[in-house]
Amino acid sequence: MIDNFNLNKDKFRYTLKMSDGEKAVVKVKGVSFGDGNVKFIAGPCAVESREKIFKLAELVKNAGADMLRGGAFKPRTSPYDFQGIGEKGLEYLAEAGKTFGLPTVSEITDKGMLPEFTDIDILQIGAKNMQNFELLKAVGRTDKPVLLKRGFSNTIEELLLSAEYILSEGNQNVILCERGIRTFEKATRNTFDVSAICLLKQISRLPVIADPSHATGKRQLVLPVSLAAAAVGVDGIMTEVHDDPARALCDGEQAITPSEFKELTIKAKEIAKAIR
Ligand SMILES: [Mn+2]
Repeated sequence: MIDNFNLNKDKFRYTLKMSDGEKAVVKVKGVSFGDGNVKFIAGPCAVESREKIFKLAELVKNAGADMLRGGAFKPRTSPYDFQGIGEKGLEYLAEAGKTFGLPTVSEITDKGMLPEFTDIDILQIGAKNMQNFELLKAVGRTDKPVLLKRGFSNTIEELLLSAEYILSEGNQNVILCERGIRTFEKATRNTFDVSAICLLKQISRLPVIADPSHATGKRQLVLPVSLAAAAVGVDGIMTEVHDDPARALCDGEQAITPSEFKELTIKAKEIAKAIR
């Protein structure tokens, strides 16, 4: 059966809303995604050093973050760009998260890395790996929450089918993430698809979060786009935050400062409350 969104419902078993309309709530330590409130995940694009991630963890915690992000294995478009500090990065991220009471999320790029992610609370599947089906199946066989980003050339149906790969293996804890898609537009890094969030919230059981940093690639757009996401009922907002964006080793042009992040959390919560 094809519904009015052109989704072939026969392909789905787990991700669409059931007849009872029940929504999935994904719990990560004390943080619940999909409980009706907007949650904030913040931190640098990449874990740069132990000292830096501790400093940023404290800053984002005080600015209203619920979780800490930071890449250790960075799948960069160019092999000559900073690739992340690897396993040490995961170790420092987990340590900083524990110290400041923030659950952590980091990107996994290969199923062989799973043992290294033991102390990380959410496994992120990045846009470039959204259709890495062996990786999806492998994380589906774990009981760790998964943050699944939409590929920049993938449809909403393909995103949901990738989530089906994880859920059908047994892992029911999947959070979807809209992070912008590739269009003809070059003024922004990608084109933020706010309607994808509305649609996913209507048809899917899964929590949906927004990543305005990678969607826009421009720090001055991160706040307004976050507020747009809050206005359509997003379950969480993940932003790249750095105390010295000009010197960030990765994605500095889209990083906001801790004080800008604080403003974002306050305003987004107000908007979320207004539409409830
Ligand atoms: Mn980044």
